[in-house]
Amino acid sequence: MGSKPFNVLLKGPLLPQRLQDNLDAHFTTSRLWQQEDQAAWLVQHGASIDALVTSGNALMGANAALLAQLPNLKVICSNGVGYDAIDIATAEARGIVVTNTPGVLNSCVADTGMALLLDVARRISASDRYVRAGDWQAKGRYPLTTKVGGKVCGIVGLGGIGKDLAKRAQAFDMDVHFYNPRSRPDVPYTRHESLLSLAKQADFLVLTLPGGASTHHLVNADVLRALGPKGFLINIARGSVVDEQALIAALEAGEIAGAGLDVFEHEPAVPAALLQRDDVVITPHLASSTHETMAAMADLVFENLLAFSQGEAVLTRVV
Ligand code: 8YV
Repeated sequence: MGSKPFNVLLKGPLLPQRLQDNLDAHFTTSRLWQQEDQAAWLVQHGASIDALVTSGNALMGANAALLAQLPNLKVICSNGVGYDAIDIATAEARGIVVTNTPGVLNSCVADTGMALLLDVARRISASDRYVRAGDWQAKGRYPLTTKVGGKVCGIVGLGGIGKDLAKRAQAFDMDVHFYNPRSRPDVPYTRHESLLSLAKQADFLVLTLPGGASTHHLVNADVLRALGPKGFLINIARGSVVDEQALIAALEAGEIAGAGLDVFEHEPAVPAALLQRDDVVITPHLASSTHETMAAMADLVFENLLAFSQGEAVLTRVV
């Protein structure tokens, strides 16, 4: 290890270059993914690591096996708001501080949710393919699509992202309803006591809740049936929140009208059954991936680690 006092392990190549450059400039850094034999490297150097920088992406995170290899770890700084890929219970038990990046990504994630909603309702991607395939000339007018204005936008999980989504839905003349375990007296939207009740009422069910064990497969066959044959599912949360097989079955049976999906159960794998459908819009977990938001997230990760390394309070602490 080098001479700078704080040893930082970078988990994977998905970390923004701007963050990697900042970390290199201020700390002694190691890149786990660049080690030829990661297990051997961890055995040799794991005990010297003070900080782990990772992301909320399922391929990154920080699981129990990795944490066990870092016995003197003091802080985990994650590039993302969701921390379901991090073993929070172990971190808490060992007194390891965990930080994430809430707030700075809300507007871009909400934009993506609205884009998926508009796209699947108005068939923007599907009709783009129609034109490119020469079908406009060969087959004539594209089939009619679904109006968004006046419809119920049902938001599941009304945190920062959900609230930004609600503002956008209102701007599109939608009626906003929501389901959130805690009441939200600060918002003017209609609250439902259960997810089933919201799904029944919603024309578009938009998922903005956290992933993890407590929300695993929350959207199941019953919820999809409640959403109904004119209802659309939009997922900008985590793939784990939706029972993907139940979603495919519901689409194939015409039990729901379509889906806009940025996240999947086994990323980067997307089931072939979804890829073939024009009533499904698919993006590759890109909701926060703009130059501006990734820079803001990268800086927040760095500021958290810098504060911790200087003995100051971190800015956005999970535990
Ligand atoms: C990813 C996200 O973490 O913030 C989250 O929870 O899902 C995303 O922002 C981001 O793409 C970093 O890889």
